[in-house]
Amino acid sequence: MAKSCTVGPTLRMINPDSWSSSARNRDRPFTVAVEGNIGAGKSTLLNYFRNDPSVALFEEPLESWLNVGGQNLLDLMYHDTKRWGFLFQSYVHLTRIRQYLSPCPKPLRFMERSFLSNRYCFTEQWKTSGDITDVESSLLTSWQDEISSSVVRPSNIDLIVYLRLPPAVAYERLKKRGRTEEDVVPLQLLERIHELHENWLVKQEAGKVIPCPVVMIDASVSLDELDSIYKQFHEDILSV
Ligand code: DCM
Ligand code: MG
Repeated sequence: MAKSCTVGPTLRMINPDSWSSSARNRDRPFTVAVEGNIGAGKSTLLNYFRNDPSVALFEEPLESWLNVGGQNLLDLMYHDTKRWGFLFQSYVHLTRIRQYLSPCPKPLRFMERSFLSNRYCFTEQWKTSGDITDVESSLLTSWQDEISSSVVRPSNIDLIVYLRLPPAVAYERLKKRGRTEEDVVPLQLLERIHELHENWLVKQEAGKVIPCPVVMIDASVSLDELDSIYKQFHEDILSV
């Protein structure tokens, strides 16, 4: 694992000092959390590593959110956030922890998002919009804290990859992808989610944990350019 990386306009490492040279020698897989707005291209990045024999991919457990006892919880949440927002975020957290605790057969683990973005970006968004009440938010925070201090610690994440792009580009991609549950998502929501990622990972707002270095990638470039950025990321950062 390289200690530093080529710093360029499309790929930048934030807080490289927190890089631990012994990260790859631990008795657990080296864990990369891929973070970014809805439509940022997280799946495209994961797909790049799909055939790498040393990488295990853990995509967001979206399928389980679409069928909770026969109900589509993502759809319910978008159509009536006040009623379902708290329940949705609780379930997202649960499924993520369940996924985190599942066995990883490879030395490198790529996770689509993490319990940290659940909290700092999504729960925070619905809390500030008033869709999740103060009581619901305190309850979520208190069990998230409990889990973070015992079962899945932030220090279990070794590297964050932040796919950064203008919210308007994310919005275009979301529309093109055409997931029916997201028909009602306005550009303003993506602007807010973007701002919350920036507050957490770039401005490094107080009280928001960043347990590891952050590699920031300009995800607004073409697919061909992304391919070469991911190649550089693979060679300069992930390779020993
Ligand atoms: N989502 C959410 N809260 C989270 C994680 C995801 O509301 N903590 C939503 C955003 C998307 C969908 O789930 O509509 C899947 O995310 P993506 O397409 O960005 O992977
Ligand atoms: Mg996804």
